[in-house]
Amino acid sequence: KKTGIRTSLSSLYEAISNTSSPAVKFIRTRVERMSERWIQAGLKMRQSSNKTVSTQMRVLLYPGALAGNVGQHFEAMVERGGPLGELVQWADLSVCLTILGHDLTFSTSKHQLHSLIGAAPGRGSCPIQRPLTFDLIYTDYHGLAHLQGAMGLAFQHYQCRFRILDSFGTEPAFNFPSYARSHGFNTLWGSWSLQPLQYMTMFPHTPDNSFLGFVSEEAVKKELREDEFKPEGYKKDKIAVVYGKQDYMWQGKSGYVKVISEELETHATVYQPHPSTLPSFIKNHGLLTQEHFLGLLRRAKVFVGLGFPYEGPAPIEAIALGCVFLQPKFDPPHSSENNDFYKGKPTTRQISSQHPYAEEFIGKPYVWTVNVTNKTDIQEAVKAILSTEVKPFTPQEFTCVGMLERVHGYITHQNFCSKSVPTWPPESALRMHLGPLGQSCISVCRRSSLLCEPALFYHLNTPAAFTRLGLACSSTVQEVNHMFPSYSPWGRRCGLQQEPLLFSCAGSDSSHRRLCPCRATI
Ligand code: U2F
Repeated sequence: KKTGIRTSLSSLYEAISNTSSPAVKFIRTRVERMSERWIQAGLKMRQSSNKTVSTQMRVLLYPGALAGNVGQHFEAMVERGGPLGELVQWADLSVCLTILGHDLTFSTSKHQLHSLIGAAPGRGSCPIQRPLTFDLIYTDYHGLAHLQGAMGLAFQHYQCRFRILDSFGTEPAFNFPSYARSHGFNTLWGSWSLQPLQYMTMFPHTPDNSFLGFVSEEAVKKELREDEFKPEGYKKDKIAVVYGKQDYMWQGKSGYVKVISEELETHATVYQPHPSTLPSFIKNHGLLTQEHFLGLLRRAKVFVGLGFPYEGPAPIEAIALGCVFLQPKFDPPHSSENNDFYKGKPTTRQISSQHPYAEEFIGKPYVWTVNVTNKTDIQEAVKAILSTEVKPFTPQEFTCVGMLERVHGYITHQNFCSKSVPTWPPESALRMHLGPLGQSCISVCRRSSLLCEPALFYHLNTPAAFTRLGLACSSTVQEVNHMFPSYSPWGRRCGLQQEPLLFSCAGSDSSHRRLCPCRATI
């Protein structure tokens, strides 16, 4: 069945009608608040492109973090300062798919999951597997385990239809079980043998995964009311808002916050069931609804990162509302090797600040990354921020149109059930680069203002690719190695990849020069 852009969200409201769950209530409130802007963006997309008609997908959304025991804990924390970033993403994904015309089922119940996709009771202990009625299932790491329990043997057969919302990302070396076990990449979360592009991240962390993202608040307003929108109209008070919804995030940061409060009236939105442990000069509002939180950011000049939470949506919203984001630099960087939060996460990423995306892709004058143990550095940053006028800014990828285009692209072109070599992006997009020793393809491509594209690895995993790069191989091996294809100058050894699941943009070592499939960023 063919489908096109929808201009009503009524089918989505029916799908997310369970308002006894605080998490679903958060999702619903966000959808309602942003609905008009999404609809306008859909109309804009329909006008500007003739490619918005597509095959209608039957989609199941199953946020596993909201189901079962884990779900009870998550739900209990929604109104007490627990993580909301994942809910922001589930809300935006469900609107996006609805606007694109797909047919959605939303569930946060393990029990319901069984009736939706489970095997039917058969004779004795032999259940009968029914054909899966969904073309796509969006879930998360928790949900994967639930799906496995419900589907039994059919799990493997249908796993090419899964999409995993995975905030921090999963690198290929962690995803392939035997390799992960024998090479020290075994973690709590990885080893599901999915195609790495089936993992969808909150920020463009590693191009080995698909960047799903979310929509930043004010950007959508801008799209809706182009004529009325006046960045100068944002009246900024001399106030700072501290990013930290729970007490523990403030530990050891009082010196840093004090320096800021000497220049700016300092506000917070900390959930506080007990008498306050916050410094007396802080104006705490308690945890706010998202609408009121954004209202506070609209008035603020600076949004102050304390170091945690890592890589959340709030700094992007703050910058979109005209704030400057001031955040701690991490030296040495935080990673799964030295940090409890990242320990066990299937990534080797080195986190150089609270929000590396904001640091690297947005930067000054919107983002200041400082050594917060050095009082002078903080003072100088605050002084510079106060003397600079900064306009609201939203990267295109965090607008409604940006997200609609991206998700439409994925749905139309990503087919992990096909056994043939991927044809999207086309081979003509390939820009082949040979990296220096010790550099991953992520950085090799980025240095040329390009992006590593794992779907193009197939085209350079051939002896001819080495010849084209002017490399004369004295020997060529084929190996299961996430650095391959690559070239080792010692003995002029050329290495081809034997296991397609291990094609990896991430990964570097001092003895390999990697062959990198780069492409332009759009
Ligand atoms: C991130 O999760 P968080 O939920 O802690 O991320 P934040 O950036 O703090 O904010 C999420 C949303 O909460 C909203 C705000 C953001 O859109 O508008 N909000 C609110 O409604 N009321 C308030 O008083 C303050 C904020 C990340 F997203 C997760 O993936 C991680 O698990 C977590 C830990 O690193 O960090």
